Amino acid sequence: MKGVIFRGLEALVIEKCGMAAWDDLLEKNAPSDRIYISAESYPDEEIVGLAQDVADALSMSMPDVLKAFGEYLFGHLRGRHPTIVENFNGFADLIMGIDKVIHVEVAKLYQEPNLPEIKAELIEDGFILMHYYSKRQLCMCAEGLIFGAASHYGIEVALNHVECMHNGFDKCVIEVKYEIGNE
Ligand code: MNH
Ligand code: ZN
Repeated sequence: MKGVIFRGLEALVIEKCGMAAWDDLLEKNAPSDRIYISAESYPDEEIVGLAQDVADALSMSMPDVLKAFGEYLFGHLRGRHPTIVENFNGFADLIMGIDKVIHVEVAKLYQEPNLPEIKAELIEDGFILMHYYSKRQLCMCAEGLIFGAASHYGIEVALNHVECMHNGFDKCVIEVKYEIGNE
């Protein structure tokens, strides 16, 4: 996982729990003197360990932590790559462009990124069907990112995770119902 994602988690933890809390988490889950550099890659286990400890500290479930993190992460990524996000005409346009535009741009900027496969299908205005596949199984992070995108555009969204890799399916299927006319 790229450092930019760890930096997002770091910013969230420092904002909500303070610097000392982050230092403790880091000490427990990463080699000493670890500093996350956005463009570099770090072991996936490290972010899983950090997120698990956040979950324990806040008595939250791991899926809830990943979702909250994903929601925060959208703003973090937008701050870091404003021109990528500005390309889109509203929420639906952005969601439809995750795989073929956003992550394609990401792959130009970062060496060997580990990106999920996301297929978004516009069923009708207000309803997108998303297919998610990644061996990292961070579908709850994807849910959070979708909520983050909705709040960026100031619209309501409702998700229904109808199939999930965590329940033995070979990919996740997420129904995305969103407010139209206000994009
Ligand atoms: Mn995107 C990783 C989904 C928007 C840049 N992205 C991930 C992951 C998910 C994901 C899930 C975690 C890896 C995995 O599952 O295997 N991303 C989304 C969704 C949206 C999204 C659902 C919108 C909604 N992503 C964006 C935007 C940017 C971006 C906007 C930047 C402008 N994403 C990234 C980067 C990574 C990533 C960078 C990290 C790749 C890596 O660690 O190698
Ligand atoms: Zn899932």
